[in-house]
Amino acid sequence: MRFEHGDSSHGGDPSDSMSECVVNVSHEEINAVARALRLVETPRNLAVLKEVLNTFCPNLLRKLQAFRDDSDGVGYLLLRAIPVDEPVCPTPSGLRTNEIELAPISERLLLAVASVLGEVISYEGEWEGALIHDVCPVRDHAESHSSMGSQEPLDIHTELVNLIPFEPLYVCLYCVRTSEETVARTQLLPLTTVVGCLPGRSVEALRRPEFGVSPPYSFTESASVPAISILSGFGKFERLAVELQSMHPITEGAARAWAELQSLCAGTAIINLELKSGDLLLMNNRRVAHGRAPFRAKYDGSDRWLLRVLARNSLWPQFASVDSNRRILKKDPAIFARLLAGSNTDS
Ligand SMILES: O=C(O)CCC(=O)C(=O)O
Ligand SMILES: [Fe+2]
Repeated sequence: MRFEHGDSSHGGDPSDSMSECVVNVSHEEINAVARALRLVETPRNLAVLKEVLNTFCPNLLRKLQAFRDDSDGVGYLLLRAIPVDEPVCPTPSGLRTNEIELAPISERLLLAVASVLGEVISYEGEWEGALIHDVCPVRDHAESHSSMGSQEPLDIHTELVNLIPFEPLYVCLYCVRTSEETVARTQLLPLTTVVGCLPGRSVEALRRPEFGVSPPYSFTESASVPAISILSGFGKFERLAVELQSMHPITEGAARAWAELQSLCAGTAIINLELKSGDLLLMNNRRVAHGRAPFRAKYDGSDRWLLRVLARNSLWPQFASVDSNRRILKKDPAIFARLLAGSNTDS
């Protein structure tokens, strides 16, 4: 992993707290966890995986709990030197079938870590409801601004911003493989940077619900989402909700603030992370937005490969659990509309 960042000198300069965001996990502890996880016979039983982590990795557990409880931090934590499967299979070329394990140790560790942060969840309209997502370049999507693309940037975004309040609270990215020839940078925009770098009048404009969001197409074409504010909440519980690719300002004041936010994202305030094999990046989806710079893909099994897992603070009341291990938000317009209507009850 390598960090690169700009020279911003505001109160929210990411470099101030960068060292606190990196954890070199103890080899002894994490290898003990990996050995125990290898023996688990029910690899999607999250309670069992979490228990293994609790038992063998108490120091890591404490750090994860501190990250989970730190609602006003920069919103990300990078764990380094997590064991990866050796040897590991080639980078997948598309969507995998849900139940298959491709990188057993990595996947079990990832699920265990994510389960300490919250409840692992999936969405029927995303990755066909799979709990584990392979973030790797897919030839047919090379030009898309998505996690399957490569030639175009994946613009800074809050994960599933158009599903708020049913969006994930944590996004966990575990790097299985980096391409030896090309660098793909994961980019981070902490809320502290937005509030610290933009003029007060723009920050105020971002707090007004004057930003249109695209309909949640992968869940329903029939629901439209009301305009939202990019910054909301107060103090410890302030949140950021942004998607550069698809949001649009709907007033003049919002347009000025939007232009400033766009230049912030194009400048040096953004944190660039070059994830390496064995790096696990944990993001609080309300405190930090993320994206990815373009890179060159080869589609020969050697491309960059991340595993992704999403988690929420609670499964209740929106998530329908179809069996003990799958926690899926159904792709159903009627359910979505009902949930949206009652969304003030959400946590
Ligand atoms: O490829 C990356 O570094 C980020 C991908 C991403 O935004 C995601 O999987 O949610
Ligand atoms: Fe993302």
